[in-house]
Amino acid sequence: MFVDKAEIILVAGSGGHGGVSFRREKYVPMGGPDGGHGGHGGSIILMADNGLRTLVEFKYKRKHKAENGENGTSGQSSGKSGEDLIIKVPVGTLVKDKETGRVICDLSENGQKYQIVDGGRGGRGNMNFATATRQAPRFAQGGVRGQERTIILELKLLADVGLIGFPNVGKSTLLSVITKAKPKIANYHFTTIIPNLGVVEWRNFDPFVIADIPGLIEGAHEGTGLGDQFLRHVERTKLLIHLLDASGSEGREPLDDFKKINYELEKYNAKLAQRVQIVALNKVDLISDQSELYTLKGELEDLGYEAFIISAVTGQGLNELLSRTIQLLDEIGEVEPIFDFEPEEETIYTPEFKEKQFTVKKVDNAFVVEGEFFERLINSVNFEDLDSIGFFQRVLKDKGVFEELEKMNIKDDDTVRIDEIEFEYYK
Ligand SMILES: Nc1nc2c(ncn2[C@@H]2O[C@H](COP(=O)(O)OP(=O)(O)OP(=O)(O)O)[C@@H](O)[C@H]2O)c(=O)[nH]1
Ligand SMILES: [Mg+2]
Repeated sequence: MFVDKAEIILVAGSGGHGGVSFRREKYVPMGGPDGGHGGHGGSIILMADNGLRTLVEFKYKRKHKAENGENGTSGQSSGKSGEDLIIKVPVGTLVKDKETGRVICDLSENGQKYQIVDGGRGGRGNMNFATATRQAPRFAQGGVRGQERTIILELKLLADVGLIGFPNVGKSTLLSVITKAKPKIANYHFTTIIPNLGVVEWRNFDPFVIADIPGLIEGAHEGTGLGDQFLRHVERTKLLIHLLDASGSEGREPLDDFKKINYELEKYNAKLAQRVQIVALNKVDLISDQSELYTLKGELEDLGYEAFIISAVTGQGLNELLSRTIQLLDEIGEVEPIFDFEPEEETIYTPEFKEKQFTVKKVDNAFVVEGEFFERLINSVNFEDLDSIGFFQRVLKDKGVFEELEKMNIKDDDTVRIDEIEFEYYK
C-alpha cells in the first residue's frame, strides 16, 4: 500500500522524580539525605531512511512514545535516563505541525535527523536540598513531563522530472522504456494509481530520476478521477514533461487536453504551474497524416512550449527528448521548493513549558488551581513534614499562584485546592 500522508502523536519521555531517602547508619536513626536524581526522559528523533518508500506503517501506529526516566533512589543513585526513540521516515518526508500547519522540517537526505520533541528533565533528589538549617529535607523535585506534539507527515517523492498528462497517453510506457522501472501498462484509464519512480541512465550523462504519476483529468482539483493529490510528488521536480496522445486515438483533442491539464496544475499550485514544462507528442506511430501533427507542434510552440514528436512504443524521437531534458536539467540547476517552507529558527523545538501554565478558578467556595506541574509537585512533597510544606509554599509563590489568588480576592481562611490537596489560605 502506498500511503503518502499520516498524522502521528509524539510523546517524549518524562523525567524521573528525584528520590527521597536517608542514609541508614548504625545508632543514627536518620542519616543524611541520599535520594538521587531522576533520569532524563527520552526524546524523539525523526530520521530519513532510504529503505522506506511509504508512510504506511504510520497508518497503523499513531502514537509514539519515548521512555520515561527512572526515579532517583537511595544511596545517591540517579535514575536511568529514558532511551531516545528514533522514528524512521522515507527520504522526502515533509514534517508539519498539526496545530499551526507550519513546516517544521524537510527530511530530504538519507540519514538526516531532527529532534522533534524533547524529553523532560529529571527532578533533583533530596540530597540536593540539604542546607545547614534543613538537614533532613523530606522532599525532592518532581520530574518534568516530556513534550507532546501532533505532527503531519507528508511524503513528496524526490524526482528531477515529472511526467504529467491525461490517463492512457503513455506515461508509464515512456517510463518503462527509458528506465528499468516496470510500471503497470494497459489500455484503460487510471492504470497507474500510485506514483512510480525510475532512474534514467542515458549515454554517459548523469543519471536523473523521473516520476510517473496517475493521470489527471478535468476537475482533478475538485477530486474528479483520482484527484490532484499525486501532484505533490512532482513538486520537487525541476522539469515537467507533459505527455499528449497526439494520435487522438481516443477521439480526444490533444491541444484541448493540454490546456485542461495546465488549468488543473494552476489550480493545484500556481508555482508548480510555472515550472519549466516541455511537451511530448506521443503515439505518433499511429498517425498516417503527419501534417496535423506539425500544426499541433506549431500551436504549442506559439503558446511558448517546446514540443517533441515521439513514440514510446517504437522509440522514435526519444533521443531528442532525452538530450533536451538533460540539457534543461543542467540549465535549471537547483529550484526553490514549491511548498511554503518556513522552518523553525532553532533546530530543536522548545515550546513554552507546560509547567509554567496554570489556571485558577472558583468552584463553590474553593479556589481551584490546575496545572500539570502542580500535580507532579504534589507527588514529590511530603505533607507531613514542615520543611516540605515550606518548600511547597515557596514554589507556589515563585510560580505566581499566590499573586493570582490575590487578584481573585482570596481572603484568609478561604480554601485552596490543588489536585488532592486542600489548605486554608492565610496571608
Ligand atoms: N501505439 C502506441 N501505443 C502506445 C504508445 N504509448 C503507449 N501506448 C499504449 O497506450 C496505452 C496506455 O499506456 P500507459 O503507459 O498505461 O498510459 P498511462 O499514461 O500511464 O495511463 P494511466 O496510468 O492510466 O494514466 C497502452 O495500451 C500502451 O501500450 C505509443 O507510443 N504508441
Ligand atoms: Mg500509467
